[in-house]
Amino acid sequence: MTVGARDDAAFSEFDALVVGAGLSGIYALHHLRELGFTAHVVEAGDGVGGTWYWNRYPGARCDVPSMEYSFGFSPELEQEWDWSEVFPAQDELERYFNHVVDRFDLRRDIQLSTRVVAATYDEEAARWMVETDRGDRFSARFLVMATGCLSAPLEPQIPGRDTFTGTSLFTNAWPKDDVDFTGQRVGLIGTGSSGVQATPVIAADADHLYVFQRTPSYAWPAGNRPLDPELQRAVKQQYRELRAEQRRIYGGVVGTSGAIAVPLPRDVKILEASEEERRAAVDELGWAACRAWSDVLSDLDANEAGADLYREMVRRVVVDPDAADGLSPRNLPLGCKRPILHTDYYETFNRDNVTLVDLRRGGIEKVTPNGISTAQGDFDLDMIVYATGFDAMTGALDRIDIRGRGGQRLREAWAAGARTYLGIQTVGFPNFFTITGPGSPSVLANMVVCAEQHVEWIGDCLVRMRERGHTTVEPTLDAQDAWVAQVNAVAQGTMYTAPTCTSWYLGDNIPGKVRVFLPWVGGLPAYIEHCERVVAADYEGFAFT
Ligand code: N01
Repeated sequence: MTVGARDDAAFSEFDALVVGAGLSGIYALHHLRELGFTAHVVEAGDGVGGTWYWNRYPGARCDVPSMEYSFGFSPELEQEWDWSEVFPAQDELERYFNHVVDRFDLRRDIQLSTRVVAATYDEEAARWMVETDRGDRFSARFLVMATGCLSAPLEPQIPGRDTFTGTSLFTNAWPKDDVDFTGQRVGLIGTGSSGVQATPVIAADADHLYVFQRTPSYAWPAGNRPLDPELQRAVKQQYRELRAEQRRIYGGVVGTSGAIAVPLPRDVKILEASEEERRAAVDELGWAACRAWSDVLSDLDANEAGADLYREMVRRVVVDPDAADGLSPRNLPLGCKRPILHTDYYETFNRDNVTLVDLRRGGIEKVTPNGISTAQGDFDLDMIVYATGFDAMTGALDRIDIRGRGGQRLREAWAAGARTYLGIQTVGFPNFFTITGPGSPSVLANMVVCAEQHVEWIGDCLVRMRERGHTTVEPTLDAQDAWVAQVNAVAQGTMYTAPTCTSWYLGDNIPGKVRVFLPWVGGLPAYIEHCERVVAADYEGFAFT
């Protein structure tokens, strides 16, 4: 095989080409190698880690506890790595993934600073022909897309964005060098997870921080703290049980290390509780009170009653009534967007150097050379931080020119919403695999557990093909249609698909993107059971040639 060949005629050949060196791609490389396949990883970034490489903004931290947001495939790795905090920060995760890459000698098969731009299925050869922005050409039997669910940045179409003479920064492509906010007037656009995490940290140094908020968030204190070494030792002794348990739990998080920030509801309905009982719940449970009821995530009236308790908490913490009102979500179901975990977000609005710009009272009109101009007035700024999110789940795939059988483009096959079987494969795209793809639990569960399960499923499938002398694997149309129907059915009646819900899960944040709920909401155990049942039934729903 020739790697990185520039000769037009030469294709470097591998059994599998893996796109992306985030946690999915790292494990895919290791696992496929262990199974005896040749594999090569192509990664756009200058380093490994995916999300944890790009999103190095101040305050970036995972919302899954460190001892669970870690690989379970190697007991030795589990024992030798020590975590410092309950919820790991970006830099610690980036170090961890680099450690994994070096420990398993993976770096020699990872090609950095290279973006895959096109992948075409050659039906005659039954191989994927892949091209990169550096002119590399690869030929692989299997194409494994480890491109991530939240990796295609959304650059907001705000007029005048390029005219700003100060510094523009994006949370999802943050510079490696430290950014100094000291003495700076900073404007932050966006109050999803990234903006909410960055706000307190930027406010600590900035001369003044203006938070431009279009939609208020539901956000819970993370309760992050140093990880107790005794607790860490105890968890390490039970890691095998923990890993097994993760796959038996809806979101793949056991909470063994004491990190359950948003507890499961009690068996009491808020609609059957008196006003006094509801307020008493706020006194007792604080931010958790709004979700502490069995009906809040299934009944819209109950949900609104829960949201009321949330707004009560905002008023209790944010001193300025005007800011508290601005920070209070309305007409947005609790549980429709991804819950945000933060440290001191609301408390930050009690600082003198922080101003909430509630865009519901007048939106952004344009960015000017001096700052941001809104219907409420102009804001002079030295820096603008865009925390505006991603084209989720399908964006990274859409940005590559992927063509399957008959030259069909993936983005056209998915124009009316992504269609997959198990979130792993798509009709018309043989030997093409999506790790944590649309139609799988992915963003609704612990991403490491999901990625490991997918990689292992794909590995088993490839081994079966090798043993039986198969060339291709692809789902049947019937199986795919049935799976898509099931994915839609389980999402119905949840807050994720409520008529008033707008979210990136539904593609609402991308102009022109069709509104379809993309992940499997039926939980990890049910999903894994489906995958295992398919295998036990001799890969039911998949056609092999
Ligand atoms: O992106 P988002 P994110 N003018 O899409 C606003 C994961 N994650 O990067 O809601 C003004 O949630 C937009 O407003 P609106 C996690 O899964 C996890 O923060 O569309 N505002 C919104 O407020 C998360 O859910 C962590 O009205 C504009 C914000 O920008 C996912 O990544 C940390 C605008 C975008 O929020 C995405 O989070 C970080 C405009 N033109 C991320 N365009 C952890 O904690 C957009 N907005 C683990």
